[in-house]
Amino acid sequence: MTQAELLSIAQCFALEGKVTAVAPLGSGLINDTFKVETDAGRRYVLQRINNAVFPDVALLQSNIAAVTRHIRAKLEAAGECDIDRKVLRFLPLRDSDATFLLRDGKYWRVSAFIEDSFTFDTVDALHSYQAGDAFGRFEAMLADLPETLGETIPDFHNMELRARQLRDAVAADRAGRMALPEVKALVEDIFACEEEMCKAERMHREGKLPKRVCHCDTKVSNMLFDADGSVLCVIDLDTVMPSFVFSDYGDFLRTAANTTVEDDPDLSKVGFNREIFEAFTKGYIGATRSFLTAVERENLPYAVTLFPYMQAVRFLTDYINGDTYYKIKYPEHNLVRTRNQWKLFRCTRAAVPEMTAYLNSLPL
Ligand code: GN1
Ligand code: MG
Repeated sequence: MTQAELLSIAQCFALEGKVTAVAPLGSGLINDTFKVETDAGRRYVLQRINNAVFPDVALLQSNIAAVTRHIRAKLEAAGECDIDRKVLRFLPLRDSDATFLLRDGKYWRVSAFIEDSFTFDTVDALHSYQAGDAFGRFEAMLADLPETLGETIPDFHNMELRARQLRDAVAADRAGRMALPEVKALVEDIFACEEEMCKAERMHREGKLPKRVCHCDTKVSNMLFDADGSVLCVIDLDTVMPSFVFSDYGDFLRTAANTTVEDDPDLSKVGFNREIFEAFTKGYIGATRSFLTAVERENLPYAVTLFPYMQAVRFLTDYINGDTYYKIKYPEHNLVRTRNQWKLFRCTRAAVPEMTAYLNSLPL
């Protein structure tokens, strides 16, 4: 994609001024993201939506519109200041109300850039507490969303489906990678825990576990922080959909409580940080007390184990399929990510008794 093409795409949206520069931004594994500047001194985020991952872009954008409208109204009603930095704002096209552009088979959208915000790949205990509080409030704000959201990726966090996808990948062995003893061993280890890890789906079928509107991609790098360390907002709303609260709680701790990044090849650096867990949990429990059920609460330690497990399954599935889903930087990248998440899974599992004890020590 040339700079001129990117400029002309950005210029189709109702932004202020004339686009002067477009440069790559961020580290997402799915969409392509760029920062756009205009001669009116405004900055925007241009994204190419990965249409192979999100087949129904119109549904996706209408989910996001419903969610951002609802949050904006809640913030206004609460008398919040600086609202444009606390919720994303997507721009329509110059010549229509649509918030995405289809050009040459590719989908594009533009949102206002949130100035003076920071993203991190790791967090300290204070940030973690603030994130727990912010996610709890995010879920609470969306609890009375009038629209029913569609699933932008059907069964996105359904562990039974993810296990089935791994089973299919193993059977097809499209890239010949099942010949590697390490891959075979990982697959066996994963399936040995399958029943235990598919517990959420069973509880849901038994009517014990509700679905609520969740963000479903709460990794640390999808949050914007203000200069004082408080959380401004969550970004990357593509996967906001009905799910178990485990999604937001567990996926945040998957990245935040890992003592290193999700693709660190040095496994001695992978570990579970209890301090981060406790801080996040304290913030989250405080903000969700009004709606969290006893079953949801008592299964939060399970949620902490579920997300590294599910991510290991997803990375390994992609590796076995020949790297068709996640962006990779080198051929073994998905295998390295799998090893990392598998180690993290084992660390979280060992920490379940302590996590449970900590949760029980918090006021009901
Ligand atoms: C993807 O969009 P991005 O890069 O924030 C993925 C998440 C994974 C994450 C792993 C739509 O998130 O589910 O947890 O990578 N998003 C999708 O880093 O599959
Ligand atoms: Mg994402």
